[in-house]
Amino acid sequence: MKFSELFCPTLREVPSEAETVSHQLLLRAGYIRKAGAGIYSYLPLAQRVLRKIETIVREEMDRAGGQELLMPIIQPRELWEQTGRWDVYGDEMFRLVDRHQRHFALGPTHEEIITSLVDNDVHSYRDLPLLLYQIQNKYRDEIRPRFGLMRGREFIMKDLYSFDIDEEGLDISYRKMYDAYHRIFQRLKLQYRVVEADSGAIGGNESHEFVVLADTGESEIVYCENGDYAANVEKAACVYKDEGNDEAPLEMQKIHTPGMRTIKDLVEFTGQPEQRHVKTLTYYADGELVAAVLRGDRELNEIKLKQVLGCRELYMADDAAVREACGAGFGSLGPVGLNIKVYADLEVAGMRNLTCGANEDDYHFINVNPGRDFVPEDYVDIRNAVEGDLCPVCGKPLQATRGIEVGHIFKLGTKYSEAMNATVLDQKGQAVPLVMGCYGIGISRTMAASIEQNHDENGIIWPMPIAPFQVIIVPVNAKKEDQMSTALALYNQLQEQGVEVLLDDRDERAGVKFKDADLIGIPVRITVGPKALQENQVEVKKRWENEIQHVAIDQVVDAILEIIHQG
Ligand code: 9G3
Repeated sequence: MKFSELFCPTLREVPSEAETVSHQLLLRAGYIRKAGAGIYSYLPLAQRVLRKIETIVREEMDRAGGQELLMPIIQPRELWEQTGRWDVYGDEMFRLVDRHQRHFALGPTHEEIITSLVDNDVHSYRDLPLLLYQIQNKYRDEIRPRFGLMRGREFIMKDLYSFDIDEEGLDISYRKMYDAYHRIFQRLKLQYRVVEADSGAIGGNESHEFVVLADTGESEIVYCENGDYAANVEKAACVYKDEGNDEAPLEMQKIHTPGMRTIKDLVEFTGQPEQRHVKTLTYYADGELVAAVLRGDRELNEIKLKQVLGCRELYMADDAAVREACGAGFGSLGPVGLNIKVYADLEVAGMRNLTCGANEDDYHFINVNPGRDFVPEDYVDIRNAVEGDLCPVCGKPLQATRGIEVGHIFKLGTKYSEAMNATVLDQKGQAVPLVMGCYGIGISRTMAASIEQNHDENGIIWPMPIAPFQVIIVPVNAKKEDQMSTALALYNQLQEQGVEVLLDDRDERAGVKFKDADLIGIPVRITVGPKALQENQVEVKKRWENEIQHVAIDQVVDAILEIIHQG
């Protein structure tokens, strides 16, 4: 491809709305353009990268026994009603109505469609296992589309669904996908971690996330240096070790705290750090009002709370209901004398002389001691993990880091097949529900995540396997006959060897061409200049190194092939 013919509109200025490196570079380097909030066109360079990522994903899905198909983006409402999910996903679903007033969703995911498809056409255990996948646009009306391709409203996903006759079959399918995902992210040259994740929301009982390490990522994970445990902070089990708190319990007192509603207010007012306060949050659990109590500096984990309570529905109580039931508003609640069930986080048991609301507006208690001043229903694990928490496996302090979720695999079990009555006949001739798994990779997000990991101040540095072009040839002066003919000869020779080459034939200053080559991130640059040509040489530079190599013209093709094979 000649640069002069390439549609690659680079920008000098970074649009101010781009907050992350990948968003900035994708715009600046002419890879994407915004069509609307969270909706982007992929320009030719981006499309080439996406194709390469998709090819790697396809190869590994096929190798693991997957078969590619393509399902509709437009999905009938009736299928989503069978699983009850038409109502669960309110505004996040793009909905449309046809001329006959029939309702549809733009597919946010395809569990419903594929379960119905397999149910209709698969009848026997002999037809299983079945691993079906597609690579396709998905639609989710995010409240805050952000970070360019990282959280778009239209994005490309690979989604695979496994169908087995029983749990043992599912375990095997899951393992195949788990291994395939490792191969994929290794081939993509990403630095990533696999973490245990929660499958709560979608249903099912085992789940792993593949997280690309990046400070800008939205996923927070904890891991043990030993390598024996890694989980996202929502899933991670918080173990509490009772180390014995020998602080002497003081006499509980009620204090006047006018207008103090938040832990921050109280920290300032009492001079006591957050860790000596507890907060009391109220929820409706299947209609019953309950209180969750945890240390002032902790985050409640609603998924854990839901599991602990064993309830189907959990939502936050409103101020009016709480006031009526408890006699005080949100900012003045506490576990002492509270007339609803109290569930305290594990570590609350070890706190002494803590501060909490007095269940009376504008009053708090100080020197409250669990066990003496209140006894909860139970002490339970209901908070998010943080750095320094103890590894549930070996007891060492956990490390925390951030990342971008690029893959997620779930064991679904029979949640969808039961809801949709999707059964097959087993060995005994009995109809049993299909046992399912689902496995996603965010293709467009993976492109962005790769840039977050592979860039410098001059632009993108693509890993060889997903670079839009492997090599760029830059004649220093395109008007000089000898430079251009050497460049063209190399261009042809490399193409004959199957190398993807960009020839910068533009009549621009060398500096401009180097800047663009760096910005768009081509891994190898060959510079054809006057000095080197006198000695029958060209310059070879790797995008990720500073040194320039001088290579004899008749050895360049081999040298380039060598670099490509290494990468
Ligand atoms: C929806 C909407 C948003 C959603 C979903 C449904 C997330 C939804 C979870 C998944 C799970 C797996 C297949 C590939 C692997 C991941 N957001 N999820 O189900 F209607 Cl609006 O998508 N799906």
